[in-house]
Amino acid sequence: MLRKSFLAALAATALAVGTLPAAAQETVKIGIITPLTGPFASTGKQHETAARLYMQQHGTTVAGKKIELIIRDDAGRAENTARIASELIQNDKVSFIAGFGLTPLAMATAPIATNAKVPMIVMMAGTSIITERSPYIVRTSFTLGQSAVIIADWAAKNKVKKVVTLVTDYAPGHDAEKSFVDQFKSKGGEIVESIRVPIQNPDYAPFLQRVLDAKPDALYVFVPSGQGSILMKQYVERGLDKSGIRLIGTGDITDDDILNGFGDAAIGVITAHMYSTAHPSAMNKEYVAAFKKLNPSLRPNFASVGAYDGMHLIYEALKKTNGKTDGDALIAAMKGLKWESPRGPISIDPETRDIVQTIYIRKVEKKDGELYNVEFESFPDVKDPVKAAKK
Ligand code: VNL
Repeated sequence: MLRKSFLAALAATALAVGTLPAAAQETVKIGIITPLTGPFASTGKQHETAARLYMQQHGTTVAGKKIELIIRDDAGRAENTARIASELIQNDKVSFIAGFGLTPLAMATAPIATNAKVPMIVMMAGTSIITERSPYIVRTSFTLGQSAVIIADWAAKNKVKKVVTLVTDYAPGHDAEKSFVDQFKSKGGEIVESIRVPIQNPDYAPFLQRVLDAKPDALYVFVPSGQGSILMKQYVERGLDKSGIRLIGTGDITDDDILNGFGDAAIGVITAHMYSTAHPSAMNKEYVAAFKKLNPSLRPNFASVGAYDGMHLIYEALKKTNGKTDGDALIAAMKGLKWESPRGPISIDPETRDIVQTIYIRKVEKKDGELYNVEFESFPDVKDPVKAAKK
């Protein structure tokens, strides 16, 4: 058996040497499109660092092909994302497009992936519907519903009776609101008010005053990664930290990238999410150390693992296709893959191409002078609840 495959390999090598010049190792290109400038630049920096780290650790040859990474900045604007995706596919001949820091960027690009039959790996955007927009989309980030349902259950079980919800007014915010509200009400909770705040230049102060006046047991929040700082600043300025109203949310609000800047007012905030810098596995400790070594100005957040695992997905799919870059073969290879991520065990649902993962409940605590999301309860194998409800 061994001998046979050795001979086969030898024959293949002879063939390759016979037909190709020695230096012409075929290249497979991966195009990452992510916001490296503008208000969501932290996501792009996390994506870039994590993808480079993955390649540093796992090499640049997969199934005999040389892997080349191209990283392009879309500044968080959907018209840029779609144009860059077309350029990468037509001019650079990339075999994968990846990244997608915000839902509208992924939505604008989905038809391009479908037309070109190029796998599109969503490393951040979290609205449920995205994976239904193209059979070539696979997601390695999360959906908002995954965390929203878990924190709603936690609230209902922990003496939270009345909640005001506050979300950013775009698709993932609407998912985060609906999944929380439906689940919390089904467990007997009451929603006092649901507030939506614009994504551009958000000013939370007037809304926070309304929360103070409504006196709920808790304020439930979703804001996209990077925007939590403004909210926390205004939260403290309005005295909500001393009001007795608990702050809960999906983990986007206590983003590890900016959490340290929140100050002690953030201590005790409870969120549900799929990744924490403080996740206590050996793999994550190694990941955090290597990440900080590569980019000392950043602490890896949940965007980073979306990119790190997206690269793993691409590498493993290429191994399964023996380096073949046919889009349909790659997508088939990705379905059902399972592996250990720095966040914990994850897999790709073969039916939906969406991620299945553990969701953790976490509390902000101070350790050695730094703020962390410390996990204290976990729920394994969580699928996107929005898609599950449609079946
Ligand atoms: C999205 C969802 C973006 C969650 C986020 O940060 C986030 C999105 C930029 O789907 O647009 O934390």
